[in-house]
Amino acid sequence: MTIVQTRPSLIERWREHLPFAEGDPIVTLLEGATALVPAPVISEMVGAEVYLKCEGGNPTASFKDRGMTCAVSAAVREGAKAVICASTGNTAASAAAYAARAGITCAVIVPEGRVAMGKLAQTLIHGARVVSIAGNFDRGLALVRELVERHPISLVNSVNEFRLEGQKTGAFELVEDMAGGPDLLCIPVGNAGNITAYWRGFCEMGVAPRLFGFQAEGAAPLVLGHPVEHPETIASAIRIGNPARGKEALAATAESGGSIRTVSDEEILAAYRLMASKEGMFCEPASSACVAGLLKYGADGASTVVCVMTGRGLKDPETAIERNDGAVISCAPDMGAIEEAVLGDA
Ligand code: AN7
Repeated sequence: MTIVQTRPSLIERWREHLPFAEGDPIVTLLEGATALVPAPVISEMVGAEVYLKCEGGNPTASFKDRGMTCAVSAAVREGAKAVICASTGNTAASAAAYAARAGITCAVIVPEGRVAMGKLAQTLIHGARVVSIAGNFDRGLALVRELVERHPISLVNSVNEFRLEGQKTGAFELVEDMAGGPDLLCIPVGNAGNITAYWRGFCEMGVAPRLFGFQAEGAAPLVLGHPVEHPETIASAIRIGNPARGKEALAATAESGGSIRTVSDEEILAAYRLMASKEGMFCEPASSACVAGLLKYGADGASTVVCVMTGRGLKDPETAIERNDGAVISCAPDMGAIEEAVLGDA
C-alpha cells in the first residue's frame, strides 16, 4: 500500500528543535499547523490587531495534541505499554487518542461530574480506562504522580517534559506566521503548562512578546499566591487549584513583562458568547477566558495581539446550550406557524 502523507507531523516539522532523532518512532495524527484567524470585532473593541490561534483545529480539538504526540512517541521509544494522566478532560481525550494510535493502553483520572461531555465521549470511544474520583484535578494529579512511582506507566501530564517540548511549537508557528510573533500573547492558565511552553518556544526563536495569562476568579492560585483548595469555575478545563507548572509560569510571565490576572465566570461567558455570535468562533469557555481578559484589561499599548483558542466549543455542548441567549423554537409543521416562528418577534 502506498501511504500518501499530505503534510509533516509536528515532530517532523520541528525536529531540529525537538528531542527526537531520525528513525525514532513517531505517534502522530498530523497535529499542529493550526490556523491564525483575524478577529475584527475584538480588534475594534480593544484598538489593536487581534488574531486567534485556533488550537481547536488539532486532531482531538485542543492544543494538548502538540504535547501528546511528543509524550506518547517518547513513551513508545522507552518501551512503555501504558500511559496515564489526571485531567479536566482535554488531556484525557488527547492521551486516549494517541495511545489508541500507538496501540498501548491508557488510563485517565478525572474529577467526578466535572468533565465536559465532548471530552468524556472522546476519551471513552478511544478505549481509555476512565476512572472518576470524588476529588478535583489537583487530587487526581497527586494520585497519578504517586501511582507511576509504583508501576511502569508513563505519566503524560504536563509535568512530563515532552509535553512542553511539543507545546512550544505553538509559539514557533506564531513567529513564522506573523514574521516575528505578536506584541502580546493572551492565554488561559490552568495547570500552567501551556503558558510555560509558549514562553520556551518564543525564547528559542529569540522573540519576547508580553504574556498575559488569565485564570478564573474561583481558580486563581497564581494570582492569589497560594493554592486554592476548592477551585470553582464554569470553565471546567481550568478548574485547577495547584498548578504543577505554576512557578515556571510566574517566572516566564514576569520575564516577559506581562502578568497573570483573573476574569470572572460572567466575563468568561460574555466573551464566550461574543466570540461565537460576532466572530463566528466557537471555543470552549476556558479558551474564551483569555479574550475576556483582553477585553477587561485592554491591549496595554500592544499593536498585535494573539489569543490562544485552546479548545473547540463542541467539547462542551452543555455550556453552549445552557448559557445561551437563544433557545430552540418549537413549531407546528404548517406555513402560518412557520412564518410566525421565523419572522415574528421572538
Ligand atoms: C481548553 O486537560 O489541564 O495551563 O487536564 O483544556 O497548560 O493547564 C486542561 C487545560 C486551557 C489550561 N484551555 O492549560 C487537562 C487540562 C483548555 C484546557 C487549559 C486547559 P494549562
